[in-house]
Amino acid sequence: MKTSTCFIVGMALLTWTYGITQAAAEYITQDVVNCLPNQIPCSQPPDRSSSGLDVLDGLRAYLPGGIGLNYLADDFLCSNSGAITNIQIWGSYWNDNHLKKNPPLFNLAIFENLPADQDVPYSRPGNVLWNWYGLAVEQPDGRAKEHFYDPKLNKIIGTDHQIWQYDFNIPEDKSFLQEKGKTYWLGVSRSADLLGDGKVDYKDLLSLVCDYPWGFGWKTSSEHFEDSAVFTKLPLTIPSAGNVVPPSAAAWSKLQYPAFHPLAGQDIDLAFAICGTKPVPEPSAIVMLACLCVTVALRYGNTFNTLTILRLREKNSSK
Ligand SMILES: [Ca+2]
Ligand SMILES: [Ca+2]
Repeated sequence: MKTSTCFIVGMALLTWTYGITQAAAEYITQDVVNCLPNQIPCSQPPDRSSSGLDVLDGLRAYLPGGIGLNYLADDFLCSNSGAITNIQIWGSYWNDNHLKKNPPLFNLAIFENLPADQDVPYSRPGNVLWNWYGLAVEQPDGRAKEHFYDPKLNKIIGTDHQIWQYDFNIPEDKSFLQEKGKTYWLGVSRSADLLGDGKVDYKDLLSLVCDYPWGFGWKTSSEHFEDSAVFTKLPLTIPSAGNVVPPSAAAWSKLQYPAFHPLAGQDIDLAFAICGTKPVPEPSAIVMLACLCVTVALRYGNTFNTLTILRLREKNSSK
C-alpha cells in the first residue's frame, strides 16, 4: 500500500515535471520532422516561399575557374543534453539537375561556437567536435519556385523547384553528445564522390563537367537563430576518400542574401532539424519530497492505528 501510493504520486509528479522539460526543449518552431517518439526535435524548417534560396554546398565546376568545394555551417542550440542520432536537412539541385546515378553522400560535422571578437565581428565554427561521412535517406518534400545562389561568386546563378529532404541516421555509439545550453555549429557539404564508388577521382570530375550544370544547394530557413550561417572553401584532393573536415582555423565568411533579392543584405539561416534522444528524467527534489511525505504519513498513520488498537485491547481486558 505504501509503495503503490508513493509510486502513483511519484509518477504523476514525474510526468508533470518531464512534460515541462519537453515543452521547454521545443523552443524552435517545428516543421515536419522524422524524429522518433523518444526524441526531442529542434528545427529551422525550410523557407518554401519564393524568397527561399539554395546555397551551393559541395562541388561546382567553374568555367573558367576550375573546381570549387564549398562547406556550409549554421549555429544551433537544443535545450536538452543527449545523443544526436538523427539530423535532417533540406536542399535542391541547380536547375533541378539531380541525377539518379549520384547517391546522396554527405559530410557532416559539429563544431564548437567561436564568438565574435575584435578580428572577426561575427560568431563562426571553432574546433571540430564530431564528424560523420555517409549516405542520407533521400525523399522529395514538395516543390517551390526558388533561386540558386553561389556564395563564391556572390550571385544567383539559376533556379530550382524540387525540394529534397535528407535524413542522416546516426548510430548512438557514433553520435555526438550535446550539452544543454551550449551553442554549436552544424556543418554540411555534399560529397565530391559524386558516383559513390568510395573515392574521389577523375570519373567524378568527368561526371561533374559532363553533367554540367550540377550543384547541390542547402536550403535557407525563415527561422533565425543567433548569427548568420557561414561558408568556407576547401581544397579538393584527388584521389581521396571523399570525407572532408574543415580545419579548426578555417576562414569562414558570413552568408547574406545577395543583391536584387527581396531580402538583400539580411543574414541567411539554413534549414535543418536535429533529433536528440530524450534525457532520462532524474527524480526531482519535489518528487523525492512527495515520496518522503507519503512514506512518513503512512508509517506514522500505521503506528498510530497500532497504538490505538493496543490501548483499546488493554482497556477492554481491564474491564
Ligand atoms: Ca567516385
Ligand atoms: Ca544562425
